[in-house]
Amino acid sequence: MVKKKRDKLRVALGGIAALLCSGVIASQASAATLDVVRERGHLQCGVTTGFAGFSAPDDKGEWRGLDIDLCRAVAAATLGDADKYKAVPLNSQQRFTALNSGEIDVLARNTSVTQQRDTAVGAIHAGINFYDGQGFLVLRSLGVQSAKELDGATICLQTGTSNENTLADWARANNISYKPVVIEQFNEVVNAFAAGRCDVFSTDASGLASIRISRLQDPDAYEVLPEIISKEPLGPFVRQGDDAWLNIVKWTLQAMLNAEELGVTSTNVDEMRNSNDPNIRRMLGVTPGLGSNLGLDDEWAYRIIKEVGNYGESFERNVGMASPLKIKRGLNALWTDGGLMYPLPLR
Ligand SMILES: N[C@@H](CCC(=O)N[C@@H](CS)C(=O)NCC(=O)O)C(=O)O
Repeated sequence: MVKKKRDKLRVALGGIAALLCSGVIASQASAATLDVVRERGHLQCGVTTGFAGFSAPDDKGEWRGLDIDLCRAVAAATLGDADKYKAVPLNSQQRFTALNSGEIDVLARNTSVTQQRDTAVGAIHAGINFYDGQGFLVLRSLGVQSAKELDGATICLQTGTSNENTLADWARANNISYKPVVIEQFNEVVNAFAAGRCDVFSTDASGLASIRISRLQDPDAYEVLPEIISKEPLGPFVRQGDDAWLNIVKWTLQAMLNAEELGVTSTNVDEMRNSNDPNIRRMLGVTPGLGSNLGLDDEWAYRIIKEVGNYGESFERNVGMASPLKIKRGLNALWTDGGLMYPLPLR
């Protein structure tokens, strides 16, 4: 009896050792991400803890936003169904650890691309889905017209954001002194600002628009100052070392941008399959080839557009003039409309 148990234990331990040696449980993060996602049956998508317009649960608990649309688009491309994703809420500090550990497959969360992040933290960006810049939110009653008047102000920031260093650089360059109040949890930093513990909230302008509309009781009592002190190109990140997965996320975003440029929407995509335009035919898989380049089937982009929509549709629905945030396309317009969105050729 005892021997039998001991044998069983030996077999089990042997199995674990074999798994460790083969690396199967040593690091899920080192396996091919597409295989891991297919095996699991859903995409683990790292998002914010709740940032209206970009990634936040609605009244019914359904996650919505521009970044959520990217999660959905990757799920549609890889798993054939935009709903096959799980939003993994992460605060600013947690995001890269979650990516490196394999807890998430993609980070789709208002994350600024910087040289440091693209090299030294094990992450790499897969494109830009929102061009932004850092700004300041203040109470109107403070009577401040310009950021240059902020000398001596108390400024709320969130831990783990690029905003901390950017503000420090700007203040040094402009000879402005300020007192930072740096808090790790998003809710707490917003509450501190709303309670008047700081004069100013500083983060990406999109974030300020979101906080103002969705987190403050009287949005009209606040204003965003005119100065934008940095470039904050926001985009999805993946782990370094899996080029095939990087390509999938990169070209998912590019498919949404190309669809807008080519006039293909979630409502006309079926009839667009009959288009004579070779670019549209390739994108929708009528002319095959692009899917297999990514290790996917040829309807990958068709499903993204059908289930999620093109970039312009996603922008308008979540953060644009049809949304509570009312953000203008500005830098995020297509290059043909004076913006920076320049879809890479799908050929
Ligand atoms: N783009 C900046 C800031 C992004 C960021 O994390 N902003 C905060 C706003 S204060 C946020 O999204 N917090 C939401 C959360 O932690 O759930 C970065 O990449 O560091």
